[in-house]
Amino acid sequence: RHVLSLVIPPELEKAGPLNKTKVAEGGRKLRKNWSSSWVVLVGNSLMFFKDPKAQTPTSWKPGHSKPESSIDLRGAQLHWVNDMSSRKNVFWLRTVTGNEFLLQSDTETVIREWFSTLHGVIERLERE
Ligand code: I3P
Repeated sequence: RHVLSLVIPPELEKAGPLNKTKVAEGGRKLRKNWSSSWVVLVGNSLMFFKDPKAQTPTSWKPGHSKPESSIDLRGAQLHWVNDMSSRKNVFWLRTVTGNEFLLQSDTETVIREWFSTLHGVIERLERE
């Protein structure tokens, strides 16, 4: 995390580990495949990196690594869900392009902070 703060410009809003699965692409339902991800929120973009815990020390170079995927939060929708997973602490996120994700943490405070931060960003983008 301290390394990220050196290489990501000041508009970094939040970064940390979350569990993630994509559940639809372009509106078409996908089979779930949960994985741990290092999630970085900068400006309008939510970026997913390979979880640094799953990396060897030398393979994790945030300054050089590209996100595995990145989503534009403009026009995105966000909801808490209880019926889309057997996991607890899950929210659903859909982009304007119809890509849908579930994000989850075993730690309730962690997932609540992410929900609140993303909700704030999405609302701010609606007002722009
Ligand atoms: C899925 C896998 C997922 C599970 C999903 C299963 O099976 O166990 O972890 O989602 O449940 O279908 P498979 O590995 O065979 O694809 P959760 O962990 O979020 O419950 P679902 O079908 O109820 O979505």
